[in-house]
Amino acid sequence: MAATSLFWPLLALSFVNKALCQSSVAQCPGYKATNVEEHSRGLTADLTLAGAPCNSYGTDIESLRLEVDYETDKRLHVKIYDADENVYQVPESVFPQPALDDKDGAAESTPDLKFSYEESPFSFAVSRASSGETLFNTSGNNLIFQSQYVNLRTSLPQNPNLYGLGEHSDPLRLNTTNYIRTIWNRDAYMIPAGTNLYGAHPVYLDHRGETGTHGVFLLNSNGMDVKIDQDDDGEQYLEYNVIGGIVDLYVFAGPSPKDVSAQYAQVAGLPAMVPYWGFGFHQCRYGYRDIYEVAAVVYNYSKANIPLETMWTDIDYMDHRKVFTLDQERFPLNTVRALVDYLHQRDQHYIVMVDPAVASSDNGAYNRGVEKDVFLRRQDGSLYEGAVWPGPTVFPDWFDPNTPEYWIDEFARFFDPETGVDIDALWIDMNEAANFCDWPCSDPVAFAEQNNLPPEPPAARQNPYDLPGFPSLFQQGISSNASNTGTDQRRAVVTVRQEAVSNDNANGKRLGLPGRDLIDPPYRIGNAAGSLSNKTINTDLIHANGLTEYDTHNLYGTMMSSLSRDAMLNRRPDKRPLVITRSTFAGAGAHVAHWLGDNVSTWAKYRVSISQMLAFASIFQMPMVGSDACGFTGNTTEQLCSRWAMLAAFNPFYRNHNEYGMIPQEFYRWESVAEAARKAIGIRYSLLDYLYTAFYRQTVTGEPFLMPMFFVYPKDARAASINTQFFYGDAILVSPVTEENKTEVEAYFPDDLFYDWYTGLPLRGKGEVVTIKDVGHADIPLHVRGGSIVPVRTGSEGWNTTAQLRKSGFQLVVAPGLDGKAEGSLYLDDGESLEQTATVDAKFTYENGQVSVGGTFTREADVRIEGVKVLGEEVVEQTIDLPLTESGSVRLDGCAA
Ligand code: MIG
Repeated sequence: MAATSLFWPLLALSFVNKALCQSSVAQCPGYKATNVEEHSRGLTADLTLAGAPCNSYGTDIESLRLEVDYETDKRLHVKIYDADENVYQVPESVFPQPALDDKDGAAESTPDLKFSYEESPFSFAVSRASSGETLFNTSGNNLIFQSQYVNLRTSLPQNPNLYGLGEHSDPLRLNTTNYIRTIWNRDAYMIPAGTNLYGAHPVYLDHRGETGTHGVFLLNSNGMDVKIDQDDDGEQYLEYNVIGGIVDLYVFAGPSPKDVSAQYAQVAGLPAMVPYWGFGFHQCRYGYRDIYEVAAVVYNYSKANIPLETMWTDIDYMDHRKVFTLDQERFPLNTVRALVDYLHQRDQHYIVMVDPAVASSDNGAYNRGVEKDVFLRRQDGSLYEGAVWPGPTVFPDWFDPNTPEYWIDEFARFFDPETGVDIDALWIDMNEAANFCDWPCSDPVAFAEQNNLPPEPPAARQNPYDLPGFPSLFQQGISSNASNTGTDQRRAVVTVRQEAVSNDNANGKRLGLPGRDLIDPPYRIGNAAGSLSNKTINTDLIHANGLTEYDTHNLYGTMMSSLSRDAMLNRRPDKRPLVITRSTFAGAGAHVAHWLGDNVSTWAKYRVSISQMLAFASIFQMPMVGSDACGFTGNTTEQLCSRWAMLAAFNPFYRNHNEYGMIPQEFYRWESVAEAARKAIGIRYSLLDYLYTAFYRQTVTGEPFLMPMFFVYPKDARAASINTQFFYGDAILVSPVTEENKTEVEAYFPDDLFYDWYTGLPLRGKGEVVTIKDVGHADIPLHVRGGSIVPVRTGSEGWNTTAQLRKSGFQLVVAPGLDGKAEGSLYLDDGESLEQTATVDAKFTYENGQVSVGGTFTREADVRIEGVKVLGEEVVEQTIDLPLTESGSVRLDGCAA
């Protein structure tokens, strides 16, 4: 059995939500606003404690500053911080806030949001300028701003539609009664509902249907409980209970859900574009015994005729699970290189995992890190040690100015294309950071011994497989035991993020107040791991730049993955990196992508994978996201795996991943699953350029493409709570089967025209649930929304890889809307370069039997539009020939002028 299982069940049981047991905060004196100064785009004021301090969770801070800025017509920024600026603020090096060229300028514009305030006790409200509707209102509850606690409460309408506040595995539409969303990054094995998971995204959408949707983002990296409930008078509220930092609040006016999302992207950053091949199908598992088993999986996929784009390897490749090493017996360098070459020759790709913790034993990465002094230290100056997979470990300090050079150099060495493991993308785990050893972890060596860390690897084997077509190494056994990489051939050339570190505190110290209890703060958030420092790095560590781990814990994973992106860029400076990380903070999508961690092979987790994906893609601006298909831990079943093979084909990131010790679940293991996978991958690939186009669009405008139904039908009240159907781009509605032994789906169709993807037949949605019947185990209901044109790659012959896929031409699938018209678009580029010089950005329209193409064409498209298919009672297919190099139009046969 995996060593994992030793730790986790205990953890789940020990979860006691301490915050729930605490009595509600006594009325504190609040603040009085003075020296209010209005300027053309906002105001500033002093806030002074309005009475005797109540010191409920730390000490009340006497003097605060208020800054309100109408940053754009759609965005209001409210910042409340200590006048001395000693309280920690999220550093700009990690989360750059939008620069405002001229805060006093732009006086002519008319903001959609209105800020108002009461002087004493101080409270504020935000309303819609056009209608006067109140969106956020803190009156009736005094602001509490203490050394280890900030409390800010807004009243809300009854039964509000709230979404976001991740990462969690609760329903997409959040519970509104007696509900606490704790945000504190955590290694959340089995992603239990109602607990804090791997990432911190303190942003929510408040969707009010007819009157519009707005968003609220609290830029704060401290641990927090967001409570959503009704008070004793039945008034609905949302309340932030944060154990540090400041109130740095952004309100986004919308008014549509898509608008809110795009407005949030202007603050959090537009998502990073990913390589085209990244949308191919990925196979992974924890527990592949050796390189032969990995190779056999590649071979078996091709034998089963299931397109495999990318093969992955988990920590199994490492020498006793030490990062930047290879297991000499099970993953010898020459065989790993042979497999990578083999994959590359076939336009396939290879990805491995990297963890942040570095084994504190005599090994290259450790010794070089010690030499550069980049590992976190305890306050007494000794190296801080935890215990993770390799046993006792140290942890890089991402705030140390030497760390970028160190980390980039480790990548350059180990992943050297000439002498090392030439990976194409990166998988990052355990960066919450995870630590198996509970606080205070005073004896990591003993802990590791007691818990069998690192576990003994399986017995080594020599060439156990006969794999036709594989490199000779695999046919003849390992001839030489090539030495590990780790010589000095390559030096890092870029250190991208380094410069910002020293500027973090240029305008004030903002290092965090001294004298706080950094281990056991007076307000205890509902961390499912118990104390703040449990199962992670001690929160009383001080980083090289003076910041505490207490304040910056939630940034650790994002800092590691952003720097790893830089390290990947250093290896391949012109290529878009693909970095899949477990832990994230708001804004991480601008650099990296996310998989949803250790789910379980159950129908419940299959269902919630939809909500999780939607939250990341449509709210948190991390659209490259997906769950482990067929489920990670626990044994999957044939039926669940075939359903999940299909559902996950509509996750932007599509990967089958499985835990050590569980039954194998590669798609070829069952004929029915293989059939489902072939079909799902076929549909996915035919739609890959549609996905790519929509994804690209989001990286430019922030407009999300993978959406809950209410994003597309914001005025439809019933759409607000649909969370198992979703839009895959705004043209395709996915309605998967969600229960075991069911071949039916109760699918909701808003008042609009839809067409069955498979038959092309129309379905007139009436704002009602429709039962879709006879959904076989290899089927997933898909409908095209009327009004759309979807470019579809034609023919599926030879689509073993996305490189082959890109040689196919297109058919335009036209789904006329209720007005008889339709439109769509297609974006093409070279699929991998960071900077694109030549692209196709085509727009399609359909009206009165005529299909037209317009747009900009700076790239010589090597394929053409070869056909058109108009959906309806009678589906009309016709061959046409439109090059993608210029505008043009075609009148379809049999259509009246
Ligand atoms: O303690 O690397 O979420 O995907 O297979 C578990 C082994 C460590 C957790 C990851 C999972 C991965 C596993 N890792």
